[in-house]
Amino acid sequence: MKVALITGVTGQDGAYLSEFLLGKGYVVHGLKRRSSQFNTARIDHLYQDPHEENRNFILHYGDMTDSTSIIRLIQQIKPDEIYNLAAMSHVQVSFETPEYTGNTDALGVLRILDAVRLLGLEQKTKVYQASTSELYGKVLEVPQTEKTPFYPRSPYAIAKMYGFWVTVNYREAYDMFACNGILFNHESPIRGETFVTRKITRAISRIALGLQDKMYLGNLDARRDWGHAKDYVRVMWMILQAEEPEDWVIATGISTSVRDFVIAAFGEIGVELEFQGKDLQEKAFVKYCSNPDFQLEIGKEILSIDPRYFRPTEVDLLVGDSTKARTKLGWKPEYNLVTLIKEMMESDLNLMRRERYLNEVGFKTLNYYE
Ligand code: NDP
Ligand code: GDR
Repeated sequence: MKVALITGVTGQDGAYLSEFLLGKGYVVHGLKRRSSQFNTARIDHLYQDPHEENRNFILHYGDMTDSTSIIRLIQQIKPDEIYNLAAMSHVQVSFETPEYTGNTDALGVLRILDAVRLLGLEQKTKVYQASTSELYGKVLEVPQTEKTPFYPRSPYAIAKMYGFWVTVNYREAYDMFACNGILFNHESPIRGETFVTRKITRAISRIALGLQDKMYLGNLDARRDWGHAKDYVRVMWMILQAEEPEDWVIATGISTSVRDFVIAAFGEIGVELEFQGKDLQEKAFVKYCSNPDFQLEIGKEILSIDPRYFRPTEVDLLVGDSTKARTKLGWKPEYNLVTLIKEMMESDLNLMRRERYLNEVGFKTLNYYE
């Protein structure tokens, strides 16, 4: 049985990757950080009682900023594969916490790689590094491939650029099987609530059910290449099963604006919008609603722009060319944007119906829509 260590196991990708590797018969160890409240909601369905014998899903405390915890864990587990997914992953928040982001997202990668080297596991342990399309930042080439130059535009992307190159360097210097997956945006019903897709599907559900009046967004013109996280964790595994350690772009090849994502997500529940105004004055109103149960009367204002969601430096256009992964690894996505949005809307509508019911019977529920 193969043994894997996943850092960032409590995140979106960590949860899907855990499910995927358990399905393949792996023993999965997950590194989770200490939090004052349970932070395991995404993996609770996989939880196994620590008092049971022969567990195949085991969680350990650790932190990407703490070398000792990483070295001890790798020494104890001696994994065949490490998937380094842990990161301060929010681009906008990285402008507020640049030093911590560098410590976790840049030096954290070094800590993993150097622990493998220090423990003499270079020939045993393969390492997957969660690199990102944010490396491309300012548009130098469209679409972006493995050969497109990097021009990172945030403390997050700059930290990830260190992570990218230190992974390449350890591969070349110490003959390690260490690879970067340069993954473009991938989303799902368990996407963090403050990333734009989930913010939108959650807000639409809340507005439709009368839990929230309207939503505020930032740059509606930004374009992203959005895929489904399930397709993307599968390729993480494929990357570590390849003949040679290499770096891979993973993308759908289709780019959509934030505005068009809003339109498509509303369309999924039978609502048409009308946009008026420009730039910071832009607003969206309900033009048509096919479902009389929703709180969406014609003319209702449901979207305004809030400058606080604009970034000091923006990444305008991402669209990836994953020809290399499609031809050499045989990867191709099973989802498209329509099926992704459908799944996210269904899930958030269900969650918000539950929230509305709890409100109705007197329980106050979380009201953030940052
Ligand atoms: P999430 O934000 O959902 O998950 C991040 C994970 O990292 C969480 O488990 C989080 O723990 C953990 N983490 C954060 N800081 C630390 C730390 N100091 N020590 C230990 N664990 C920590 O991200 P995703 O699942 O979406 O992304 C996974 C990885 O892929 C990230 O590295 C991200 O930067 C990268 N990436 C993501 C893309 C995407 O579109 N989703 C695209 C390209 C790259 P906690 O739950 O406690 O917060
Ligand atoms: P991104 O994802 O920065 O691409 O990073 P996010 O969903 O945060 O932003 C995408 C685009 O939407 C614009 N936008 C808004 N974004 C947020 N979060 N909130 C808003 O209200 C809003 N309005 C407009 C943004 O300006 C941006 O252009 C994600 C993360 O998962 C990274 O970890 C990962 O590396 C990259 O994807 C690939």
